[in-house]
Order: sequence, then C-alpha cells, then structure tokens
Amino acid sequence: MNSEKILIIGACGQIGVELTLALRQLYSNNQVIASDLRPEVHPLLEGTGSYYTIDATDIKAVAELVQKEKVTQIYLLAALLSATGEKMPMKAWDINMNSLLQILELGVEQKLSKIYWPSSIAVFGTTTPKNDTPQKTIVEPSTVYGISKYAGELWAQYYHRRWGLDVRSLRYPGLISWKSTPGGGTTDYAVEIYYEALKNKQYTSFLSENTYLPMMYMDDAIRGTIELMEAPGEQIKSRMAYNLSAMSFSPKEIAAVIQKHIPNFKIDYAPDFRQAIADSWPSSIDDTGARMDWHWQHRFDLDKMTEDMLRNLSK
Ligand code: VAH
Repeated sequence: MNSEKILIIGACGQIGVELTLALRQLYSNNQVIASDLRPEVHPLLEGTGSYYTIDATDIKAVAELVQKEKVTQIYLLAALLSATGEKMPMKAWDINMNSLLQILELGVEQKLSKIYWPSSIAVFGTTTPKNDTPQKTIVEPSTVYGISKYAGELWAQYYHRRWGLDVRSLRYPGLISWKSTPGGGTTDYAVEIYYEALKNKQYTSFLSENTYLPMMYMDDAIRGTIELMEAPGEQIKSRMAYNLSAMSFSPKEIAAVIQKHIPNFKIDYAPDFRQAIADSWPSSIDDTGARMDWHWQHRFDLDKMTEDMLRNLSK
C-alpha cells in the first residue's frame, strides 16, 4: 500500500475528479498524482495533492513524469466520448487508442504494477442481445468511441497474456454525478436533467421518452473501480473489461422520480443525433462475472440516486 504511486491521466474529467479524490482517501495525498490536458486544476482537486498539465498522447512527457515521480500505477481516463467522437472520428481514435497503446508499452518498459483503463457498454452494437447483455456476446460497436473501447480491451488482454501486464477495465454504463459534469456523452441527459429541474423546472431531453439505457451513480462506479483494482490478481478472471451494472431507466422514468421531489417539473423530448447512438446500445447489462469474481454489488437505485443528486446540487 505505502510504496504505490498512482498517476491519474484525465483527472479533471467526470470520472477523474471523483477517482482522484477517492484514491487520495484510500492512499495518501502525495501517493496520488493528478494530471490533465487542462492547466487549470478542477476546484475539487485544488490543494489535495500534486497536479501536472500533460497530454495523454505525449508519451515522452508521460514517461518522464513516470520516472520523475516513480509512478507504479496509471489510471488512464482521457478519452473523447460517444457523441463527440462521432463529430471528430480520427481525433477520437487518436486520443482514445494511441494514449492507451503508448501507456501499455510504457507499463511493460517501466514494470508498472497495475494499469486501469475504462471501457463502456458502448462496445455493444445493434447486433448484441439488447436485454441482460452477457459478458461474452456479439460485439459490433457502431460508434468510433465504441470501436476504440473494444479495440482497447483486446490490446489490454494482449499485453496481459504476452507480458503479464496487470491491466484492468470496466464497461461502465452511463454515469451520473454532481461533483463534476460529463462532456460529450450520449447519456449526459441523465445529468443535465437534474441541473435543469432545479434551475428551470423544465428539461428538453435529446433522447426519446422510452430510451432505456444502463446507468449507474458515480459513487457506485468509483467504489467498483477501486474494488476491482484492489482485488487480488487471481480473482480477475476476465482481462477484457468487466460488464458492470446497477440500473436501467428511461428519460420518462427519471423525470417521474424527479417530480416526486419537484412536482411542477416538466419534461419534453427533442431527439437528436444521439438517439441513434443510444438505440445501438443495450437496455440492460448482465454483470454476473463482476459479482462472482470480485464481489461487485451496486448500492444506488434511481430513487436513492435522485435524492442524493438533488440534495447535493441544491447546496
Ligand atoms: C457516453 N457516458 O455517453 C459515455 C458512456 C455508456 C455511455 O460510455 O458516451
């Protein structure tokens, strides 16, 4: 525990902020280095530990930092998400893939003890069974983001098989959080809706009312990530990313739960290009593997998440 030095790349992102804070709780502040492309530090990270401005695709800079700080683990969170990726396919491929490939190589060279890299339910496509999507099934992603995530899973498995590199990964559902906002995702409506409900008591959803998607509260996602990374290596049976699940809901359902707290909240629907992305994804996920191998268990359902989101955003 006390010899580990963790570098988080993409620490100012939706997952990065909360993962940095959680890891600084678990380890000590000076064992967890935050970094992001942006020079400004996210307000929540201010003063909680060291911070570097770094480009995840600049492997020379990453290698220098790893050597300088004697890094033993890397959490690589930098990525362009599904909606943004469709607007700039080549940039998304470059950022999502080249950062990972270079860091996998660096992991072997520098004998890193562990690497974490997030995957997504976006690896699944229209040919995948839509309900209770299994860990092993037809995987034909239709977005650049999904293609990059599945390719990354295959590369991570390759580096583990070929060089024993301990790379671990999760197929996150849509993540809902209040400490930091998402950017460029198709599931972002489920975060925006809380802000708009409090501010304007009205929200126009860019997904249609019955678009069911797998979703998870960030508290669960962060705890699951750390439980995966802290599990003994022999418990990790899948070196592709693990399916991870908590709940599924539609815009209509989340609006109804918000109305229990804000009775005059109104929702209407104006589906945009993100509807086709959402329609290509599963409605629900089977995460039996994670529950069997390293005892994953979600804690937040839609009601409990909504109560926590509205309470924290109202402060
Ligand atoms: C996105 N939030 O919308 C991400 C996530 C399953 C969705 O990968 O692109």
